[in-house]
Amino acid sequence: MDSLAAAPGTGPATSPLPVLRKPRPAARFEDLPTDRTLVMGIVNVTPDSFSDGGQHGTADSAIAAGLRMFYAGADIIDVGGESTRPGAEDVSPEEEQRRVIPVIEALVKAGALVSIDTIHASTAAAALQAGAAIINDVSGLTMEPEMAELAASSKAPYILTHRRGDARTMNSLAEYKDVAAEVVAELAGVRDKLYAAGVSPEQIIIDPGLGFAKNDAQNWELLQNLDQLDSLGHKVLVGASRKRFLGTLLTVAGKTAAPQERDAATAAITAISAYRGAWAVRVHDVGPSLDAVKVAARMAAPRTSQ
Ligand code: PMM
Repeated sequence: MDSLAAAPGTGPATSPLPVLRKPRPAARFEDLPTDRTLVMGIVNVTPDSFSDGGQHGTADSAIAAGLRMFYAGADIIDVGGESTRPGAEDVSPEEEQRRVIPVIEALVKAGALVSIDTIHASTAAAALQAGAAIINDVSGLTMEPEMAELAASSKAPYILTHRRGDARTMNSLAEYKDVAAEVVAELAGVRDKLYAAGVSPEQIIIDPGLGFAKNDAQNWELLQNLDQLDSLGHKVLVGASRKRFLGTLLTVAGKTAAPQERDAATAAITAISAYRGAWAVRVHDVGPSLDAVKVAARMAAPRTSQ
């Protein structure tokens, strides 16, 4: 499925911005389906994102992309205004908010459930004010302790992503003896800080942070051991979409597959993660992952024939 194809009633595929449907009532986290893995569509409002080539650098193109994902069936739209790729330039919270707030407002107005992908507590707070429902802190609480206070006071679901260091240092910190065990232990440590700040267990969603201070082999090992993350007792989100380790896997004649050539492999990871009971996957191309989730749910269903 081409996630950039216009949904019915949203205008021709070539139109830069689908026609906004009537505003819908605000979507609620509590109303998300619980009988299958959820699909979170990614909207990076950045001129320099590695994974979508900075396609959504303007508010209009980001809103259009988010609406297409929403109308195609994405359960959550994750909006971010700062590239997290290793070596990326820092973006000030003011600039980040200038990028993401209009996008969040438009998507919320259309009825989408929105998460804010940020490492800045002030941006997370502004996003919640604009109607976002979920905080996606890719720093794993390593940047701003105020994030924990915001999660506690807002009671918003909080995605706790494993990461070491920051965009500049993370590649040099990918040293583990047992990556799954160490990621679980480090997440448990941060989780305790969240508890101490007053965040409740039901609010916390755990993410192994694929590509964040992990090399290719470590990413695969984490995926092979997703059940170890389950042992923490929280919902688990998997974010493999278009990441470098997929490009390496798909190398042909010495040429690493480009980010946009990694969507079929991403959908395969979705199928496997869903079959293993992940709460959600975070992806750029939502259509194939929605199908993969259906396949996994059907495969996991009890046998009905003799
Ligand atoms: N990866 C990226 C950004 N945000 N958030 C979560 N929770 N998990 C991830 O794995 C994650 C994230 C980096 O890549 P992008 O360019 O695809 O946004």
